[in-house]
Amino acid sequence: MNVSYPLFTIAITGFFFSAQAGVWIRINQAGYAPERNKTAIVLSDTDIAGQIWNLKKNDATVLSGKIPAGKPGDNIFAAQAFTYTIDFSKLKEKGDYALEVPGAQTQQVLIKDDPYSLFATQTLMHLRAMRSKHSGDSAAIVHKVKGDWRQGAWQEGVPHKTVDMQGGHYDAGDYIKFTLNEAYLAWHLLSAYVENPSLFVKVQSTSNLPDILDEAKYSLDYLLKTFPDENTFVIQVGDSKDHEQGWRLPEMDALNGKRPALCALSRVHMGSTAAALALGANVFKNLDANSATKYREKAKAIYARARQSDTQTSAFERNVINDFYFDQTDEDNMALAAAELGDLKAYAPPAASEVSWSDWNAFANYRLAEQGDEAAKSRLLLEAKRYERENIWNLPGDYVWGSLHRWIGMANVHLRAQRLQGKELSLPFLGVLDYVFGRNNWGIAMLASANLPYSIRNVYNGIYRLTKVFPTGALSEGPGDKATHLEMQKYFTIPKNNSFEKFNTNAGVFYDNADDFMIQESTIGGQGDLLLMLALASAKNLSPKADPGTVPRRTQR
Ligand SMILES: [Ca+2]
Repeated sequence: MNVSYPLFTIAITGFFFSAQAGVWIRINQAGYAPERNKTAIVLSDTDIAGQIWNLKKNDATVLSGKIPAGKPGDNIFAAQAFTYTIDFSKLKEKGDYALEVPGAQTQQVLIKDDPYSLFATQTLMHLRAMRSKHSGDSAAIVHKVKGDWRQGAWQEGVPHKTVDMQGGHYDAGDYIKFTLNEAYLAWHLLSAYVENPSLFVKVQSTSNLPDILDEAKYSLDYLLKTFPDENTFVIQVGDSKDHEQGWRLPEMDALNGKRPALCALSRVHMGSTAAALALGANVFKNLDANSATKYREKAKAIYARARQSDTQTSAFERNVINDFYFDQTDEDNMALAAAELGDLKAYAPPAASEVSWSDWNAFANYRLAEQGDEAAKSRLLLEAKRYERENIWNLPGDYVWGSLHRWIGMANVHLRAQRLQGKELSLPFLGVLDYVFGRNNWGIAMLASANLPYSIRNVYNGIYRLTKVFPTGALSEGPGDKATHLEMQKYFTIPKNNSFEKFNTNAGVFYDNADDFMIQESTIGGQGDLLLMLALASAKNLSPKADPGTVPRRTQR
């Protein structure tokens, strides 16, 4: 008995281990353009170095190799004990392939000229679904700062006054409209179009414009309303009361007609809005001269007003959720406005180490660098360098709340910085691009699409929840940092025996859960980031067909 007991234990442990041990292939499900660097990541519980991988077409091997020496998992970027990179860049022939690795489920690998136009269309479909349906915003009630603006308190203006703020997009899973985020979206839509007009088709647009410009125009026409007179600038429509309501469709919202317009002469918001409108004027110059003139005049007026001494750095609503969107720095936002309006020497934003709704430094430095400002170029290159990190996915930053949106922003900055130096390849860019489409710990594409073999199905959003429509084109926030996610866990339930759990690390966690607003709440800023990424990632001579892809009704949640 004394002898057999430990043996029995070892036998059981061994059995348990082999039953649990696994090998998983992680690839970009949307596909790879022929000339780019192409890799898959393999995660494994046991050491499989030296085993043979095969890339097959119609059951015939076209490329094979040995699994190279791996890197030990660090439980930060990978939960499994062993990680490997399979490089099949050599294969440039277009086609539909199968990647086989012993012990792993075989994965389809697509090599094609245009992997992304369909997903750009779908990303825009989600934005269209986020267009505001609050008719009562045509008379939003003017609210002014109460006391010191740094306290974030507001009160109704005296005398009672309303402004027409109909239009715009809901920021995320709630129905608040943030001017900063709307400007971020508009600037990204316009930048994506300028980078690569050939990527974008007309599927949902009811105007003559392709979907992306139809959406940009809708956004710009809202931004035109933010500055109705010399002393009024609207930074937000709707407030924290929005979060006190239960799930409801916008059309059924008890707050419709009662929503406030928070007004302040905030340089953060005025700079951002002027930047978006000024870029809009340039893009629409030859498409819609009347609108272009309006955008330019309004951009100039907002910028000039923002530079007067009675304005304030920023403005925000103090609230457990809404002050998440407090941008404390105005120089980056004002610099981008200056760059878009050609006032080149007005501002010099420092290099940052973050790209987000509040960190526009890289956008401004890039636009200044494009116009010959060498100092701005140096600052941009310094920032881009910070996004070169050592990890298996080439991720440029840490896990935070909204990781994926930040990473896409950083990746875009890195690629644009590379291009200013005449270089194309950017590992942080390709790493994040592939991560979006499933080359990540969980092997799941972070964009909801029935045209990807395995994508997210759930987002935190009342409209999809109540209409039971599949959230086509909505982008996940990506994995959250584990510590914050644990703090937030009181607000939602994680399904038991979750298949994602074994891929979660000590630092980052992911769940495809419609109640999880830390991971699955799409934002308009994130949609904008992704559209710019897809434009940067794609060939410039495409002619995609007008295709919405597969848009299923939801069968389960
Ligand atoms: Ca800022």
